[in-house]
Amino acid sequence: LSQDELKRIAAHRAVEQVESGMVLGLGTGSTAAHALDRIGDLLRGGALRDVVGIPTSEWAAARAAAAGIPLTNLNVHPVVDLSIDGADEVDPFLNLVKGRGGSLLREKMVEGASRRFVVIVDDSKLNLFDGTPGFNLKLRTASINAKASAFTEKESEIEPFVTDNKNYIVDLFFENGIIGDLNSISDEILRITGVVEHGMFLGLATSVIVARKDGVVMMDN
Ligand code: DER
Repeated sequence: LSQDELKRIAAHRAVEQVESGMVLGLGTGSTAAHALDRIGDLLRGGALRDVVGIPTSEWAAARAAAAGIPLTNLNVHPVVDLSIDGADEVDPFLNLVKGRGGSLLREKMVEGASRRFVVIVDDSKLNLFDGTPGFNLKLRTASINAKASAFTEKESEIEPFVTDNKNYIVDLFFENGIIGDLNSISDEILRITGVVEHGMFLGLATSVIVARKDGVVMMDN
């Protein structure tokens, strides 16, 4: 099974939890893409009805529209029934690092407003916050013993990456991956002037569906 097939398997398993009439949070990324496409197929086939989705990025809005999922927003639906999205890293407590796609702010807004948030990953994402890039924030690195490097547009390597909300993204590298208590790091980061949000999703995931070559594993809180 290729990595993309594993992503599809995890995504389709999550979509089994979608019921007609739901307000959905629509994730961003290559794993979430399979979920959006699957929801569209079920709507077209009549197995699902009256579903609306709140996209977590301009990319998700376009992908969902192409799949035929009616779009809405948090002003109309401040509470979301179910969000489905990928992640870059997952720890055993279902804490996540997200944001490699640059959509972490809208993702956290939508997923933070969701009754249930189901994360879909292939098993390459299971690691202990090993310090690989994924923390997206502007910060004075001295305060939390880490190095920050500007997250640049892929092709240019010079132009800073600008998000859908016109913010910059900065990757944070922690020395040998040890970063201490996640909640206190989160508080410290969010207190820094200029920081809009960071890519640690702590205590937000309801469950994580992990697709592995030998089968699918559900991680629940
Ligand atoms: O940017 C994001 O948060 C994405 O959800 C990312 O974490 C997962 O993207 P992938 O499914 O393409 O690996």
